[in-house]
Amino acid sequence: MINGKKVAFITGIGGQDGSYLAELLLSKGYLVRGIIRRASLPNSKRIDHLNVYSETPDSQYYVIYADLSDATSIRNALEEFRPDEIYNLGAQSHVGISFNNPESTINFNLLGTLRILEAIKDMKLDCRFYQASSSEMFGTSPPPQNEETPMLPQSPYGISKLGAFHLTKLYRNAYGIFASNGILFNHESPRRGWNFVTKKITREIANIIVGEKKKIVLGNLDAKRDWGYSKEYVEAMWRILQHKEPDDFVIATQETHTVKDFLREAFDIFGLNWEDFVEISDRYKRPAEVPALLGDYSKAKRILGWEEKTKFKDLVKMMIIFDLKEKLEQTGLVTIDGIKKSDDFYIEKGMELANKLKFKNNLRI
Ligand code: NDP
Ligand code: GDR
Repeated sequence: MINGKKVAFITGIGGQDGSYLAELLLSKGYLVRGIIRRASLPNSKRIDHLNVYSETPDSQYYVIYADLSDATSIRNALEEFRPDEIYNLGAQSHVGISFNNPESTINFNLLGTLRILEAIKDMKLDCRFYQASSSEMFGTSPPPQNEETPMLPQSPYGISKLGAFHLTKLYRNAYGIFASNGILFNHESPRRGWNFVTKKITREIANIIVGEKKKIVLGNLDAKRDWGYSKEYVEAMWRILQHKEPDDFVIATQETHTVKDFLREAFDIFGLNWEDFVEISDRYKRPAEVPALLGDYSKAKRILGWEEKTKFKDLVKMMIIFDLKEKLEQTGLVTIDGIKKSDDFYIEKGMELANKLKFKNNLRI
């Protein structure tokens, strides 16, 4: 606490969830601190709008350089911030890439968590700890999955998250640390990283509509995922740490869709047939796959009062509109004139271009 205000520390603050969580906590009056790691180009695009340069102990928000693979940097950050709440969101979060980079994935995701928990223990920090656990831990366990479902991970990523999940429980039980897991199912947003399947599809559709691309190259289209909206999921993270005791909670939408469903829903917005634009490549298939995820979040609903609001259809539309708007403005097909345009305006513009595309390519209508 500083001047009666809680201090929150977020690892992975520059990521999709970290950026929404920082906004949420700032709106609640927290002092927010975060770490970003060194990169050769700026990796703070999602949080640049928070834009606070002063780094005094009582400033509302600031970030410093540290890395989950560097225990000294983590301890220094904790020493400097003395947080009341820690949200460990930093990770190598791409499942497919974890097969290419298994060691660094385990290092950041599993050992990184251990480094924080060890520091909390040694420094006797009086704080609450949130671990970003994942539905990937369930692996091949059939849906629906809840807190009691056996964990059978299918990737180095899933294994790293399962190890961190158990460490979190162990440090809670063995050392009495307030440490909780949020077992979050897939959640997306316009801020999603470009190489996750939803964002890849919505960005590529925008490219196709303006004529810059002809095809989207994808891997397994039959996988089923329970897709929610990131901005709502960070609210669940906060609620998990406000609960009177540490515990583990599944956060999901209780609905599942295939990658094909996502494609159909997205292309349908413009009256296009997804099959005309998708190519399959082994390059994007994984050596092992998680076939179907569908989260049963009744525990979180009952105990935390959390519920998802954004449905699949709305999520797809939100992501499409964001990418299309950006593309239309970038290409000058829509002029930036300071006048706010409605979502329908961008959809109509997209339809217009899609119709031309159909005509040009003689596609099925
Ligand atoms: P992102 O990939 O968008 O963000 C991850 C963040 O972690 C990035 O800011 C990244 O930095 C940072 N990071 C990576 N490695 C390190 C490191 N060695 N040291 C410090 N920071 C590091 O993920 P999301 O925001 O989507 O997810 C947040 C967390 O929740 C992750 O732990 C993820 O595994 C987990 N999760 C996500 C789900 C989802 O569907 N989104 C579902 C379940 C769990 P940089 O920008 O430099 O790469
Ligand atoms: P996932 O998300 O692996 O579930 O992990 P991703 O969007 O990467 O994949 C979802 C499904 O789509 C299939 N797929 C493709 N995936 C990608 N990335 N690129 C493709 O071209 C492609 N084609 C098909 C995948 O095989 C998979 O079945 C996400 C991450 O946010 C994790 O950090 C998080 O823990 C889990 O969700 C829950």
